Amino acid sequence: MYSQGLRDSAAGDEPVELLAAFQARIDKEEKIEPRDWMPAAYRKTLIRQISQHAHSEIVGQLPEANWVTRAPTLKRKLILLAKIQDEAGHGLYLYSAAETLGESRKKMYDDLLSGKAKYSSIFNYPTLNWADIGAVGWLVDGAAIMNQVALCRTSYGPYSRSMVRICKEESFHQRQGYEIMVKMAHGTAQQKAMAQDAINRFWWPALMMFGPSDKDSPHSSQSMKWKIKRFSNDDLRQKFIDATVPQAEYLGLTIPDKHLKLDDATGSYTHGEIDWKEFVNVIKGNGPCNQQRMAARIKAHKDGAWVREAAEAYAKKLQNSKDNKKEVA
Ligand code: BYC
Repeated sequence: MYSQGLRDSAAGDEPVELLAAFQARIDKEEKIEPRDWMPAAYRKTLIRQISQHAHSEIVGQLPEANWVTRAPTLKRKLILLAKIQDEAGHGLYLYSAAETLGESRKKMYDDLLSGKAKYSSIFNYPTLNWADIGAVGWLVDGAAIMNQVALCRTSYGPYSRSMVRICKEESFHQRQGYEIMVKMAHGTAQQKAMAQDAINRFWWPALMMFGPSDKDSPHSSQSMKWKIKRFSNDDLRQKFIDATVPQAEYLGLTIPDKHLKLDDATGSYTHGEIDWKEFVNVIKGNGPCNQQRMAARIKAHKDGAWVREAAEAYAKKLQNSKDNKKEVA
């Protein structure tokens, strides 16, 4: 735990002057740092969002890991391994950022493993073939970057700083995914059909990553006021669509939305209705892979128990030897 002496009052019991001064700092684009006073609800929102984000990075390794042993070449395997390793690193930066708010890592893991905490809906879809690894990089990491570049300017210092590094790595991830899609879409007819099948399955779930539409997003308005979120869910989704459609055109692939249409007046694409019933169903735990993902995380946590015990024993040993040295001195 990095944070000591956390400075906030109980929710609802917060002096109006402190609340006003806090909002004034946000409005001036000052970063809020761990030891600064903050409203309890600001802290709670950040812990929720950052820990869910961390869980998404960790669970997000699973659909990719499915293809490590079957990557088509050694080079592809090395690239995929490096990407999966990056996701683990992102999870660690984010858990550390959430710890600065006073949440313990154990509590965050427990909430994930008990099913209390959410992780991104997208990771409950399967990666059925190699083209899916391309689609995940291109669409899933592409959607992630669109959301995360905005988070580099989020108001909480440790979160915004972790996002800067994460975005650099995500940009490599997106490009490696697109490069796989270019190879496949411009390859044999069978490869092109696989690439089209992957975009057919990943397009709509990628749009759902941005969260419910603004009118159904309970947290957005307060999070925007606190500049935790810099753009609304719908605005980011629209930016993603506008950036991605021309990329699909270059690939010669079709976006599976018959209502997609360029509006010449705005330069933006209008699109069909998202199936929000599917989204709600997936975040409730009933997506195609929810059970499999949770089972994998629970097993990994159990299998890793000896590593945590060994690390704790080693830390204790180091502390004892430091204490002994102090006594001798
Ligand atoms: N999936 O009021 P809203 C990655 C939940 S990692 C599941 O709009 P908010 C990658 C939301 O949590 C990608 N749940 O909420 C990793 C809330 O539930 P609770 C992850 C979702 O927080 C490895 C409820 O719906 N990125 O890209 O204002 C390999 C109402 O929503 C989803 C982040 O986490 C969803 N898609 O806005 C490859 C970015 N959407 O908590 C790639 C950081 C919404 O009330 N997070 N919910 O129970 C954010 O920017 C925001 O939290 C969100 C949601 C835009 C996601």
